[in-house]
Amino acid sequence: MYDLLVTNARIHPMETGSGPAAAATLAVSGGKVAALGVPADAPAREKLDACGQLLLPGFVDCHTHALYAGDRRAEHVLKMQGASYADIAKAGGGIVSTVKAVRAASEAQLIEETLPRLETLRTEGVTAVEIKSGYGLDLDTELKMLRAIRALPRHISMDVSATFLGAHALAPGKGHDEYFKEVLERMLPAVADEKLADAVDIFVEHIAFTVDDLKRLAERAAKLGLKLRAHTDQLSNLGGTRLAAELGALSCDHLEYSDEADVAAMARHGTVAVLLPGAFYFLREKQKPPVELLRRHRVPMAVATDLNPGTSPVASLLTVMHMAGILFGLTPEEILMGTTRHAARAMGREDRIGALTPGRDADFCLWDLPAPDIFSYQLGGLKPAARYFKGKRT
Ligand code: DI6
Ligand code: FE
Repeated sequence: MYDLLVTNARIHPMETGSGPAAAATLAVSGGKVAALGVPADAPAREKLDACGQLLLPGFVDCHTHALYAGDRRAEHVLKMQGASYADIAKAGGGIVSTVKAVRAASEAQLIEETLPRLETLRTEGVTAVEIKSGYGLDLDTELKMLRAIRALPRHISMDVSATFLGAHALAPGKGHDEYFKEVLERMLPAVADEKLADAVDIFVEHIAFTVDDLKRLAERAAKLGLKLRAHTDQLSNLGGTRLAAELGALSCDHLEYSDEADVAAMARHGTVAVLLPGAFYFLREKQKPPVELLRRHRVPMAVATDLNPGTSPVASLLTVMHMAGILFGLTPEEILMGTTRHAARAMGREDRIGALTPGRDADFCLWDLPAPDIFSYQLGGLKPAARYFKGKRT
């Protein structure tokens, strides 16, 4: 006896690709996918006739900085007048201005400001999200952010994974060595101790941290059982992608300035390339990530919002999916894999989410749409007809 049996659906499990529809029925037990393609008259406590609608895994937004306070409208005006992201950061704006707002906010306030952003993602069919810290840049505030991230699933039916990004920017008033030592020796052990993060991340960039920092962080993180992710090659190529891949990173993210050696390293080490067209768009970048090389080397590509107040105030994965096609030339198939299966892998959760195969969480949406390639075509106005999270309609 299944808990739920969905019948008459066009199911794309996204295990290997988007089409054609693999089955018409999906059975759920204990919040997990129990089986696909069982007879429509199999016994179940609840049945749902999907009336021929599309059934896709819930979308996974595998890279966000969605927990923050305030906004950065003022610097956006400067940026529109020609200031670069690096100029703004050097002038004490950028990440550091959000740091001030986050330090001043309580944990409850951070949750309250973040929930509407997640709610927007939720209504678009997102069932899992990764959220990074990195707007605290001191022990207490980094812990406050991570505790708030850990608390979010109590308020919204969404899978939330937490990433410690203490190495996001230099803390105001502190030198590089002093601050990075604090990240390694004080913050990282405290985060691991309280089990506040699933992974660690670092912004490898001339305005942030070095490849040597990446190496030291990766070594410490591995000892503490934390997975590694890295922001690399967003504004310049410092060699971070190659090194992060060699160090076993789950993903390298941004990659606008990556070259073939970087891509080959990702391929060798099974690192996911996370592409972030929202930041590319909002920064009016010209340099695109090397999609053709990623394809040729068969590096799995994920697509995420990078939702953050400075470079991607875009609380819409569907919009970013559309951008991935128009701006980066990803195919409909790549975009769908990039927001399901490959996104789950970038988060280190591919055994649990991102595809609808027996044993994985029953996170899925029904869409009253003709075919899954519609997400690359139509911009705006797309909403799931029904959304299930761990087998429950939400
Ligand atoms: N790269 C980004 O695009 C975000 N963080 C990073 O390392 C920007 C975060 C911000 O500007 O608030
Ligand atoms: Fe980011």
